[in-house]
Amino acid sequence: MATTKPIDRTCFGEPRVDRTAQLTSRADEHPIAYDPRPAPDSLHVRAVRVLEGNWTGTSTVPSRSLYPHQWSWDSAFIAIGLRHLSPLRAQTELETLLAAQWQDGRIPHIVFNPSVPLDAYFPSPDFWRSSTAGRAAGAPRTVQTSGIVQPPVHALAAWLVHCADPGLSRARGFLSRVYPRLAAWHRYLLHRRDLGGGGLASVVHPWEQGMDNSPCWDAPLSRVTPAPDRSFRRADLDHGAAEDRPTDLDYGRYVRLAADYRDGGYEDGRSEFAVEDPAFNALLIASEYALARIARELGATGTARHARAERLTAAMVERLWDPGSGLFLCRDLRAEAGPETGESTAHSTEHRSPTDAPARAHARTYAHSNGAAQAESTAQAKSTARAESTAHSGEHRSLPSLAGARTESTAPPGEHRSAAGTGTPLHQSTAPTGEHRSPTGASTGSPTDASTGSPTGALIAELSVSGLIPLLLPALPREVVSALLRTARGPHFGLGDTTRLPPSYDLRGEAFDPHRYWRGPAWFNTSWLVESGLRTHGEHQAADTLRESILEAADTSDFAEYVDPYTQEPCGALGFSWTAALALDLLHSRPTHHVSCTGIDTFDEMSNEEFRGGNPG
Ligand code: 9WN
Repeated sequence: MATTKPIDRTCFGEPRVDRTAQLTSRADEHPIAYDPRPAPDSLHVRAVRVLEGNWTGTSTVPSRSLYPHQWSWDSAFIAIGLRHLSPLRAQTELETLLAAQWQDGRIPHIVFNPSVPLDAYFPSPDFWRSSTAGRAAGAPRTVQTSGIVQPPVHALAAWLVHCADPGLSRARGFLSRVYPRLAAWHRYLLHRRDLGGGGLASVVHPWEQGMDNSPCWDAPLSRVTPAPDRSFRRADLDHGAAEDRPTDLDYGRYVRLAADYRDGGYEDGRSEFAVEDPAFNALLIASEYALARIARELGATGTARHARAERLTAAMVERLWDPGSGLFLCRDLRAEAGPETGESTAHSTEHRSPTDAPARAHARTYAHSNGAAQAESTAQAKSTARAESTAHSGEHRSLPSLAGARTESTAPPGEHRSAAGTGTPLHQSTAPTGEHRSPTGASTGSPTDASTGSPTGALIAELSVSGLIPLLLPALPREVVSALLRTARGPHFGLGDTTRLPPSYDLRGEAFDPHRYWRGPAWFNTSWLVESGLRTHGEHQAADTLRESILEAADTSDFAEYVDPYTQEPCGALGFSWTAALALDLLHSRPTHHVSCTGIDTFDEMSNEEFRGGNPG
């Protein structure tokens, strides 16, 4: 069983670090100082060893074997854990990543270490060719990077790192150095990546969302012609079991999408793959709250950012919430509009099994689940009857799993109904009639399909842990929170019942596989985010239980990359950095303190009044 002794906290609600010990210890003797000093074989010490072993001098690799460079969202999670050991090292982790930012604001998903052989990881720097192919987008000249991005956890991490040692942070000017870069990063996502026109950011590659091989991508990926097998060599199979990793067909499609993006100079807006994802956008919103706090620490008010975070939350509910399944779903922006109602439809008939078997199911794109809620919240609302109309093509799905979600719900009748069913939109649109205002505040022109008033594209009918991660957000409508909690505990995720950590994908989904990458196993970062989300909404007992389960799984799996959701058998790489870092973060959190790891809830409670109606920050 994991040791979970809590550590004292600062007035920020962040763990207190022994600065004197840190400043006086000699780097070579005591690279890391903490208080109190734990037992030599404790979970704490072993987690520290993992982070020490994966530290390169300026950043931390996710895994020495499988991922020998710096990854973007990994570094953010790693910094959140490192801050408890060495706030300076945590700052360095983030600043190394930010130094590779492109001039258009994007933070690349990989920063390559030039001393690592080219064949150690694929796609390598000679595939991405950032300094040449990325020149127009402002890729840095001195460091090689990939050209795609990963979820924006960085501002949240920067704020938490600052809170670990505000004195050191202020003395080093940490926040004033990172703030403009983080602001540019959010600008890039909110403007260049608002491909659906409704204010949310889109991902243009499955690797951008971070859950690479999720069944959510099966339908949109099926439209992509794979790169020929012989045109690339996978390095991941040198380290991981083929049956746990994505298939060759998936890889062919990943390579094709990345190569096309590169060959188009990394210009946004043309990708064959464009998806609005709930976790990606929830993390963007959580980070926008964090940027508001950073702005405030730097002397501005932060009100504009705080208000934007709330507008983005409303946009996410409008575009991605599916009352029928009680979960946020992904929106496939490239799904075609149907001929009869003008509603969006999927246009692929291929669905791949994890073994690349030929098509065996209809494409899983789900156009109508929350059509009514959307229609009612747009200026050109159609009648409820029409919005509720059923799919008009055999490609649509009212999948058994989704239907099951309805009948298996323990919700009181009516509570589980869509906004259309109750006649009340979950979020009243604040846009003046006839004009859709983007949650970023900008008028977006054409956020919806002009002929129907519905958001472009179609929801993807796959239940992923991504859809639970918006629990992080304090401004969610209460009925959405209740439904999310029921879904987490229900048969599709089984949290606290058949599973102890939330599985990455629907336990009842056709594509479920307890070991294959992002198609069922439980990951530690998503579990940490759900834990924080539970605390945000006052579910402290459930959060405490999940916290214990995360710590125990980290302990018994030797800090595995991910685990079987039923047995907790370790899978993927061992000694994985974010597993160690987030375990450390939970070790340092005091369960009874009722503060989420992200602190967003306390932020909101403390500052709601101040943030309303002030000047833009
Ligand atoms: C591609 C590094 C990364 C994580 C991702 C995870 C995996 C890479 C891969 O490893 O992705 O970026 O080669 O599969 O899916 O979330 O950031 O740990």
